[in-house]
Amino acid sequence: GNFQAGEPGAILKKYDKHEHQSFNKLMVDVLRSYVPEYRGEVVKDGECYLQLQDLLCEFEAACVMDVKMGCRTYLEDELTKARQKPTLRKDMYQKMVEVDPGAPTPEEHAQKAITKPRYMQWRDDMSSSTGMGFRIEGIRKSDGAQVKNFKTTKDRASVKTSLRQFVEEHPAVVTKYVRRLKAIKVTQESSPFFSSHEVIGSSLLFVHDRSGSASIWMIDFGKTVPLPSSVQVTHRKPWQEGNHEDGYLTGIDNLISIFQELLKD
Ligand code: 4IP
Ligand code: ADP
Ligand code: MN
Repeated sequence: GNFQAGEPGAILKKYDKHEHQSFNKLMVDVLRSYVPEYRGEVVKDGECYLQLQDLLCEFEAACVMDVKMGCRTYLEDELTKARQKPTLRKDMYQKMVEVDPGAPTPEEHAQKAITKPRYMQWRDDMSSSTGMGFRIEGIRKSDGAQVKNFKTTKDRASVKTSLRQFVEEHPAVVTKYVRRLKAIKVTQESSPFFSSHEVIGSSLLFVHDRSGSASIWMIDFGKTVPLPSSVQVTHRKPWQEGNHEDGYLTGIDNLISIFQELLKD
């Protein structure tokens, strides 16, 4: 996989240029407290890695949830490239029919392949990404059991049910999650890094354990890229090709609102 053990308290993630550049800038941004500490590049067995703080090492039998943020999960740049040089992906056609055999067009069925933007757009629409600005990617409970069947978890009610299940053993952590989400949001709203980047495919990692510790970090910056200098984004306005909007803050707004509802139920 992409990960290796690092020094004590650290993990190694396979090197990526965009991720490297993002971490370098994040280490001197107001968002620094909300991302794993970046501890430099490491070469191991001829492969290059980024050494990152292991966010789980302070927890005991942690419950972990990866929430992918944003209304879309492909870069504008990927769209442009796919248009210039369309490549057909059989693996993505397979993943599509496994979820919905009726989704491909007759032409796509005939070629048994689809383009990557076609797959990514469909995936965003089938899940809560397009509508809510985030989707649950996976949950790992304290016993190590993993749940990953969220590909069609789309409407607000089913998202809420899944979030409730994530915290059901330790409902007291919800208050901490709400507080941390609000802190991340206001910090993003004032962050020079956040206002100058298109943040795609990045996740919020939720971690709690039975001691009652709970926190959230921003992770995964492989598709976080600087905006063209002429472009400004709100991270909230609807995306139209060319405006680079990613819907990240819409996603945080919705997460805060659902977790606050859980507090009242
Ligand atoms: C995956 O689709 C995820 O979107 C991956 O993003 C993406 O990698 C994969 O593209 C795509 O097939 P499923 O989650 O539906 O399996 P992430 O790594 O953030 O989970 P990229 O490279 O776009 O980040 P390919 O081209 O790697 O297959
Ligand atoms: P990828 O680019 O392969 O999607 P991510 O950065 O999203 O990789 O990480 C994948 C998973 O690895 C996360 O969902 C999380 O469970 C775990 N992970 C990532 N970064 C850290 C970290 N710094 N500390 C602990 N676990 C992490
Ligand atoms: Mn990821």
